[in-house]
Amino acid sequence: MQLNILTYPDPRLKKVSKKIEVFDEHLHKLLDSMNEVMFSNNGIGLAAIQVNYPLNALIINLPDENGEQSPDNLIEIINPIFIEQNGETTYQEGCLSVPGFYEDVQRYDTVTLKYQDRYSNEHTLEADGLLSIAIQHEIDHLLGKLFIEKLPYMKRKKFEKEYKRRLKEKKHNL
Ligand code: Y12
Ligand code: CO
Repeated sequence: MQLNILTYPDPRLKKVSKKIEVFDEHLHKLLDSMNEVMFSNNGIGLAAIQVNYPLNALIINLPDENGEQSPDNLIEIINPIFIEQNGETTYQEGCLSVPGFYEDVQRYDTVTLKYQDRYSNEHTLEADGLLSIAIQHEIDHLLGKLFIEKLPYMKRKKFEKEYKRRLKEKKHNL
């Protein structure tokens, strides 16, 4: 399955994703292809909406202590629901749909969620650190939200100006 990553300001990124009801071969192919496109673009997290599938599915593959990504560390999360969110933390986030831009974002420090895996089995996950941040970032995608929408007013304005300038420059160089 050939997937392309949607980038800001593509309006399709604003769609609210739908609950997955059917856990079939098509879903498995989508998750496998998401993993390929995430890995080949040096990503550590990707939501289905970012490849134009507005479905409640996301994948996360955090690097280990050597900075390597391993298939063993891949987490596939379907139909997540937060059941607890605590504390506060700030991390400099990036997103494959907002290439080349990183900014501090404030989020909950720890989260607990319920979700299903690709076979519809139910799980509960307590997350902290980078995993907690990645989960919150990706679940925002399912709600049609990008991390830039969490920036304070002046930082958002600065982002818009700089991003537009880079898009123009890119178009000019084509
Ligand atoms: C912490 C914060 C945010 C997340 C969400 C997942 N984010 C990513 O996977 C972002 C990856 C990314 C990769 C890029 O490409 C390269 O570095 C080659 C990139 O593009 C540029 O910097 C040009 C932007 C973002 C998880 C955990
Ligand atoms: Co993102």
